[in-house]
Amino acid sequence: MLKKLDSEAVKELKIKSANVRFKTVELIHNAGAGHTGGDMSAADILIALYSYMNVDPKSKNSCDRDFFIMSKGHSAEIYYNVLAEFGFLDYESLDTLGSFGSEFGGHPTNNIPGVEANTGSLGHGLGIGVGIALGLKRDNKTNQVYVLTGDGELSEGSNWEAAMSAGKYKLDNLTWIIDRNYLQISGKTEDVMPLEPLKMKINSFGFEVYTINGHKYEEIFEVLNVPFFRKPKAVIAETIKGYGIRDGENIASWHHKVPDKKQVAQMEVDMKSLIEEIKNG
Ligand SMILES: Cc1ncc(C[n+]2csc(CCOP(=O)(O)OP(=O)(O)O)c2C)c(N)n1
Ligand SMILES: [Mg+2]
Repeated sequence: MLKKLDSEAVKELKIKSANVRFKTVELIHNAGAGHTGGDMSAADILIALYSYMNVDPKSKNSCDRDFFIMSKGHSAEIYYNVLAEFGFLDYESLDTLGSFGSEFGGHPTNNIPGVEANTGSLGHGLGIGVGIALGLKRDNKTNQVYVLTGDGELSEGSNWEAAMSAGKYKLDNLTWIIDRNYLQISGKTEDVMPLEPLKMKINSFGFEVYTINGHKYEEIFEVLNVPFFRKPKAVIAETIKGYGIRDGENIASWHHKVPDKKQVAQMEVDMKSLIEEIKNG
């Protein structure tokens, strides 16, 4: 449970991110399938959350744990890698991803240690989070609930029903983070189904809304530490789809593109030089 960051902690998190993102690209290459673009955009948000939340692989079912719902379940590969990085899974077990009989499917299921809900059919995670948060409040519990959705995912009307309920019940134990990479499966969110003015929309549903850079650990921690104002919190985390992949940033076709051998090798070189840069920076 890391709550405050100094410059050394930021460096450590950035190095973790570079390693986890590379492992994820390698995993997708070996499995022959995956959602590379949205994996990369969510990496820093997930690493920040797992550093911050009250979750522990040794007591993963503790009644006092915080709850995290990975609503954008197609980004399973980064989620699995983050769970491995934080001790919920063995890295080696992920090698079965994509093979017949593997417990690691293309979307996460709650038989996997640390996974709270089955997701991947978009638009359900926020409703699940609202239900958990409401139950916790009714039991006078102080656990926190965090939900990560995509931005294209917000085309699903069920998100807005969940948001209405969160506002109605003033769920000041619920933090909804939106991976705002401005792309969905087939193109720009603003072309497929416009979301703007997103902040105003979510605010009108009864949330306190913040916009941050979803790749800056200082900003993610700062917003997580902001107290609730007797209402739920929403965080529009602006990110880059395909973050860190040379020629793969902000390109819709990288949504589920499988990197080839050359691209994986290039990412390894880039990741190593990035880590050197962070260490010397
Ligand atoms: C209900 C439902 N409809 C369609 C899909 C197919 N699908 C998978 S990912 C995706 C786009 C999601 O875009 P976004 O939420 O922006 O994800 P990200 O950019 O973070 O990858 C779609 C339409 C799905 N998984 N579930
Ligand atoms: Mg998106």
